[in-house]
Amino acid sequence: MIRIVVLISGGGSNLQSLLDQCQAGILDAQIGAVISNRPDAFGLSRARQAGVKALTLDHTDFTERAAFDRALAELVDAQQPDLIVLAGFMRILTDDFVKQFAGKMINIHPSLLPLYPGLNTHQRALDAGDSKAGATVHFVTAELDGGPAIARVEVDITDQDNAESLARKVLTQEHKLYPAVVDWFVKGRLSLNNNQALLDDSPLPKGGCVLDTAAL
Ligand code: NHR
Ligand code: GAR
Repeated sequence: MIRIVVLISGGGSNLQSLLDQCQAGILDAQIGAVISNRPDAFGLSRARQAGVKALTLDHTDFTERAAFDRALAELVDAQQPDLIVLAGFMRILTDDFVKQFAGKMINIHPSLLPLYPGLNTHQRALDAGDSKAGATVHFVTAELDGGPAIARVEVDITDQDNAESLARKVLTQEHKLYPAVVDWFVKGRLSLNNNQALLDDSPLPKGGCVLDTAAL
C-alpha cells in the first residue's frame, strides 16, 4: 500500500479528511506519519487519535533554514513515503528539499492559482473585488506556490463575505478536493513530467482542472 507522510503546522482539518478517508477504506493508502514544525499543532492530536505516528520538528530549534530543511528531509525520508502531502504547512522549503522529493510532493493552497501565491490569500481576493475564490492542489516545486497545478475548487464571493467567512467556505471545499487528488496519485493516475502535471498521461490545464465537489 502507498505510504503517505503529511506535513502540517496547525489545525490539520485537511489532514483529518485524509485520515477519515483512509480509515473508511475510500483511500487505499496508509498515512505513515504526520510531521509538524510546531509542537502545539492540533493536527498532531488528530494523528495520535487515529493511531498515526505524530512527530514534531520545531523550526525554532534551528538557526538556519537550510539546517531545518536537512533535518526535515532526513525525518521524512526515514518514513519511506511514496507521497508527501503539505496540508497547512507554513514553512517555505529550500530548493534542495524540493528536488529530493520531486514529483511526489503536493500542496493545497487557498487561492485560485496563479492568483495570490503566498499568504493572506482570502483578504487579497476580497481587496481585489474578485467574484470567485477557491483552492488549488499543485505539485511542489522550488517556485513558491508556482508548481504545476493539478485541480481546483471554486466558491462564489458574496457581498457578505469577510476573510474568515471566505476561509471557512474554501476550507470546506478543500476537504473534498484534497482526498480526490490524493486518490488519483494513489491509483497511479497522476504524474509530473517536464514541469507539467499529467492525469492519465494527459496534460492538465493551467490552473488545474476544476473539480465539481457537489459531484464528489
Ligand atoms: N516550498 C516550496 N519550495 N514551494 C512551494 O510551493 C511551497 C513550499 C512550502 C510551503 C505552502 C504555501 C501555501 O500553500 C508551501 C508551498 C508558507 C509560506 C510562508 O511565507 C508561503 C506559502 C506557503 C507556505 N511562510 C513563512 C516562511 O518564512 C512563515 C510563515 C509562518 O510561519 O506563519 O517560511 O501557502
Ligand atoms: C488551509 O486552508 C490550507 O489551504 C492553508 O491553510 C489551511 C490549513 O487548514 N494552507 C496555507 O495557507 C499554506 N500556507 P488545516 O490545518 O485545518 O488543514
